[in-house]
Amino acid sequence: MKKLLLSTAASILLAAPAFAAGAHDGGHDDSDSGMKMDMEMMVGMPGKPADVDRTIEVTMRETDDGEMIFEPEAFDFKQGETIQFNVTNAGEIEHEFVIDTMEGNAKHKEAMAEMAMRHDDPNSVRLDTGEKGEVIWTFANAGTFEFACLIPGHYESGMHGPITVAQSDDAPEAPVVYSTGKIKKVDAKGKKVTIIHGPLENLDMPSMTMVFKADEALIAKMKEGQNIEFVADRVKGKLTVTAMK
Ligand SMILES: [Cu+2]
Repeated sequence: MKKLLLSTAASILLAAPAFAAGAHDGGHDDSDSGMKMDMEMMVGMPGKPADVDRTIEVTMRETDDGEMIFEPEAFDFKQGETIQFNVTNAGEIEHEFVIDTMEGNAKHKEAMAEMAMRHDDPNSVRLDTGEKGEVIWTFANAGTFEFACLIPGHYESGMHGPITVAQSDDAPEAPVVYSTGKIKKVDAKGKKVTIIHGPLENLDMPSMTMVFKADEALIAKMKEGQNIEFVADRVKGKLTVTAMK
């Protein structure tokens, strides 16, 4: 049985028996969770201990100025990585560590506020003060996800952070397409370069003269009047020279 926890309120209701059944203390136990191990979510799926690529220590606590925090405050993974999160509650009150999409966390947060629901899914661990637990998770999909504590009020007090999963190196990448051009003007301060260029096939643009962004290292290599082969791409919506030879 597959369930996408993030999709609808109905799926949250369907999942409720799993939460109830999983209400044992600290950490999760896979022995009774044949169904849970099949769980596939946008953020990935439960990982197997034998597949762990990296172990990361995570601390949850309150601060002196009234915030509630996770340390570290962000994660960067690669698609396909299996991470073991060793989670410690170093705070004075109960906290949890949940990984999901932002949408999924928002829906769970609502549900928890309404039903005082207890989390104990493979993608989460709820810990009393001083307790330790773990979550082993395979980040099967690239994208931006979120870890959070969904106990009412805690998210708003700071207990959330981004999980960025980069596309795997194994995934086929578009071949790099070089275009030809002649540098007309270099604006080192503005990190911009004007290029009289041939067709930009990868961007589906014809020959013309255009201004591109470029980083300092590339700008340093550019001279006005120079004939170049270069790669042009959109970076954060701006045409940018990403490589040159
Ligand atoms: Cu919390």
